[in-house]
Amino acid sequence: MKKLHLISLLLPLLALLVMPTTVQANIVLNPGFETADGGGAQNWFNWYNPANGVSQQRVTGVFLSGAASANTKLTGTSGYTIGGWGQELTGWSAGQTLNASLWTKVVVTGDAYAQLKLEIIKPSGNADVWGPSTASTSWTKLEQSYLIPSDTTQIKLLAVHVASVGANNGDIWFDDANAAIPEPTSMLLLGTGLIGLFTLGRKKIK
Ligand SMILES: [Ca+2]
Repeated sequence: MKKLHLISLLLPLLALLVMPTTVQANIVLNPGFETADGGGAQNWFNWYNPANGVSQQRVTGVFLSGAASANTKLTGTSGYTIGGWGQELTGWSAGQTLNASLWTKVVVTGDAYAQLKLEIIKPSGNADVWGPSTASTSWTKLEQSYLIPSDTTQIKLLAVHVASVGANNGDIWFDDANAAIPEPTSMLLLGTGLIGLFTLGRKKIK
């Protein structure tokens, strides 16, 4: 009985060691833009500088997976123009590593490109993280890891369209957003499951 007790204690620890830290949960809602909300996509807000002209819509003609994606077109006539889609993330904790990613496809006119951005809000002000960018006409994955500091109050994932010259600058699609954090519940469940199986096994042997 003493031995059984010890093994029961060790099993969850073993499970924690064996399980790769890649067990992750995606905390982005409507990550593939599959659910519509009016002219937009549910859970996503339009993030742009309207003065420079940005047109944003959820579209079903172009997508990486599912049947829809999020599109931006910059229709400004001059100067630096920026727009995109954003979502405030919930369910994360300080100290966790957030692995953010996003797929994008760009039809380049002028100098347009797509970029992943994490908007990090703290009491002392924003500490935004500008992730990688691309102007590829093929679907490309943008990835950014971020260790969440203890004083973070809000995190937003942004799919950004940037251009600095002229009118009709670029046509960009975004799909399959991901903001993955470690999922401790799965590991605990596995540990509990192993204990259950072990106990059952012992009972059968007896
Ligand atoms: Ca999709």
